[in-house]
Amino acid sequence: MLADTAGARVVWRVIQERSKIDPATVIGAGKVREVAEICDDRGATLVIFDEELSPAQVKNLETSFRTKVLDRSGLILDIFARRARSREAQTQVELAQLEYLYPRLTRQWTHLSRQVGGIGTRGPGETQLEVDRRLIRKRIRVLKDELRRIEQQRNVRREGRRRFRQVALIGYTNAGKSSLMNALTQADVFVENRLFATLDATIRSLPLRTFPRVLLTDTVGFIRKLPHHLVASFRSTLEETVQADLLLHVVDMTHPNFEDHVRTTEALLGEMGLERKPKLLVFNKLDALGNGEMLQELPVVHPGSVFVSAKTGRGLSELTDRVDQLLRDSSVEDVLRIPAGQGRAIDFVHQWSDVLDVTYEDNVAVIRYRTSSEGRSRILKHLEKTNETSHSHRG
Ligand SMILES: Nc1nc2c(ncn2[C@@H]2O[C@H](COP(=O)(O)OP(=O)(O)OP(=O)(O)O)[C@@H](O)[C@H]2O)c(=O)[nH]1
Ligand SMILES: [Mg+2]
Repeated sequence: MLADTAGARVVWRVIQERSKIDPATVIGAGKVREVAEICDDRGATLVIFDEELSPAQVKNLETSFRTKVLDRSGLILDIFARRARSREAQTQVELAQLEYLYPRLTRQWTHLSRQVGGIGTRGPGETQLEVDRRLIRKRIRVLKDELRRIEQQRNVRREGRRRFRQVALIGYTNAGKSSLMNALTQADVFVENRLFATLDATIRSLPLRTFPRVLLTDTVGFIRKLPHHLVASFRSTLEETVQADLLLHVVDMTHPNFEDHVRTTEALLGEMGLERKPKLLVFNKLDALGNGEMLQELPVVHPGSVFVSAKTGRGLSELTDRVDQLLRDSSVEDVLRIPAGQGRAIDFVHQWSDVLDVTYEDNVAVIRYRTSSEGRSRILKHLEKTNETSHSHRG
């Protein structure tokens, strides 16, 4: 799928099981010869490894195969580079590419450096290499500055969204997150049966029974062995996920390895410190499920999960009901008494919560409201500052 997404046509596939990798070539010497022959026979112009390779390993393999060699990280970076549309995504990808390239530059330039340099002098190639490295370091600094700027603007917008309940679609790439986003909110997010169709976060409002203003976020998908440069670069995009009250973990249950996908996604969530966030497992592509047995087993293995088809709409109303319920479970209801003259404070409560009802006793507004724990602490802090309120707690 990665190769196809990057536009490569796969002509052959080789697997080797080894208890220990060969430090020089990853695969064994016999396998190296076998692959070299296959490349000749098939006219292959590229060999892709499903592992991260060191610069030296790439060099050795390219010499033996007489083709270009790309590792999994390089391939994923390539795809991201093709997919990046927004200024932010392009900046993030370029940064990740340069950080990936930097340690590999030596290899690319050594064949150009002529052996003219003696002791104490420098060959022209080496000088060229240093110039290039310096240029790359400079570019990396520029890109990092630019990302910081973009991130500041993003933080302002993100802060403005905090008053809404937020739900994020997450999961393995190609699980159908964007399709679900489109089905639930009539958004028009790009969908494709290839990997990493989505790089930028999209946010749409999802009206629910109890919550008229929930924000639903669709963002970049996860994958096994995601290059760490990309994880670092895309952290700010994934921040939308960090802020969410609830994560909808979307799974393509028709994929033969979907259980692996679930584990990979959970591991990556763990790395982001999100393992304790409220989550709902959403098994998607119900319409394409051939095997009816799975529908008996999955609810037992994963209790509380929901089954949907973004394509046909089946199960979507049950999904939104569950989301509504889970958001209600994580809400707090409380009662506040605020002197009727304090219009500003009363406005603040309206902004940061759903006000359920307001009654007046003498000159005091008695406000019953429901909000997230974040909203509640904001409100209480605000009122503390105003400091003229008596507030009774109802849990
Ligand atoms: N049969 C079927 N196909 C679906 C369903 N939902 C999504 N798909 C297909 O699955 C593929 C991936 O869908 P996307 O919505 O792009 O998946 P995604 O999770 O957003 O993928 P990335 O953005 O690449 O991470 C597309 O070809 C969709 O048409 C479904 O319910 N049933
Ligand atoms: Mg998508």
